[in-house]
Amino acid sequence: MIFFIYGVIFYFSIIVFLKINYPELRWNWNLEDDKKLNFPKNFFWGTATASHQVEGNCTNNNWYKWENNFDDEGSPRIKDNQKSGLACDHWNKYEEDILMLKELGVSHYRLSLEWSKIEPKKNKFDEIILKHYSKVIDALLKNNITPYITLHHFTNPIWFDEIGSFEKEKNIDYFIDFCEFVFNRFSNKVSNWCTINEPEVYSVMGYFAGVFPPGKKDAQVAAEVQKNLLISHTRVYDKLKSLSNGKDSKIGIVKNVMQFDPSRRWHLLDWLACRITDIVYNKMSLSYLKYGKIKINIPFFINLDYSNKDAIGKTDFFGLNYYSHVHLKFQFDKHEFFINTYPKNDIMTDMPYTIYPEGLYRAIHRVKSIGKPIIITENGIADSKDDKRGLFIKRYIYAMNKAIQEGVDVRGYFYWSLMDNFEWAEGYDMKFGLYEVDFKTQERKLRQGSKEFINIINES
Ligand code: GCO
Repeated sequence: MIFFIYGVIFYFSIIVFLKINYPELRWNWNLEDDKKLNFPKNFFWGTATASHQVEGNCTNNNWYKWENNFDDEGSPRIKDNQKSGLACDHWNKYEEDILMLKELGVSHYRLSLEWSKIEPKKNKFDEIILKHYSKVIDALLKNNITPYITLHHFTNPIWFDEIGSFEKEKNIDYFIDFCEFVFNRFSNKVSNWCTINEPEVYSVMGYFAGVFPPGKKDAQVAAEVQKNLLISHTRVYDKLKSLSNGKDSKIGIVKNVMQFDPSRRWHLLDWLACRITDIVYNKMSLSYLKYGKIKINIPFFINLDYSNKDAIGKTDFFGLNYYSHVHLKFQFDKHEFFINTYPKNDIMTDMPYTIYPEGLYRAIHRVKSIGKPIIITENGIADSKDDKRGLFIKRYIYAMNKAIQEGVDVRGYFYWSLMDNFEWAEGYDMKFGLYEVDFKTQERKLRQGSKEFINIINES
């Protein structure tokens, strides 16, 4: 009996410790909503897109293959068998789209270069495509819009996929060659470069959840792919810094941060599920950038021990993508040891995310420990009815501003996304755009809720 009582006391002491040290921050919005925003003088505003999601005619990459692929049961990989196809035809309509940036009043635009178009075959670079990107960059600069270029945003050329892409560390060389080539071409006009977009999303979705290409489900491989993407980041950083214009360029990684909070705060196994998920999703990259170390040992699951002191601090900024947090509930099922749950009182968006601005504030405070300027490289809401977008924008920007007022060095904010686009496995159903796109006519229309963004920009 006495052991039982000690056991109970011990259990609850741990729970109390966790509850105090890892609070799930919640603000009383009645008190916060009317507070004033206050931005530093050089703070900048922008919007973000990625090539495969907006350009159209991306027919030579892993996603194109995936969109035309079926799983073992014969179901399409993308919801309702949608294809990216012509997407927003941003390829041809970029000038019109730049006018939308002007209408919003933003000064920055984050876009990605489509590797599979630029280098359709190994070591063969397409001059016509390069000329196109050169024109896009010139048009942005002419309109006083500063480009932030992402070098890798989920898509690989098919030839790179066929040799095993980032599953093999030696393949990183090919990616470095591509980065060197485009940097040499454009670094006289572009000074801001994002290396890899969301290594954790690429690896977890593609190699663990199996819902992004190549659709594998192997935790160990997923962890190794993530490690290789982190190594790629450091190697791209070193390479570009060694080239002319390198020292004057800002080169940074982009990482998605998501909190995993326990569904039942009294349940130790929910805490454990959160801890494990956080290690793979967040801690791995943060520890790599901060200490040059990746050490994960989750029995029967992942075993990784990598260290490279040279990686420490190698990023000129930390690109933070933030959307929401999730609640995890442990279950006894070795294939799926937790499920996601959503707090009843939270406002749900069209994606399986709730509106949780406090999470952006928490994420900023977490990543400041890397010791680099932070840029919010993505933040946005899928909201087809457009009845929550205004609130989302107001509250998330408020949360970011609160961290800034407390002294955290956040330099800029990119809204995801300029316009509705191809949302990967969800196809075109998720409406993240400040502009609504009619995919039949390619007409763009400013959404009502986006005016909140314009107002904030005007007043900042
Ligand atoms: C990602 C990407 C974007 C998404 C956006 C909305 O996070 O998956 O960077 O391409 O479209 O995050 O989900």
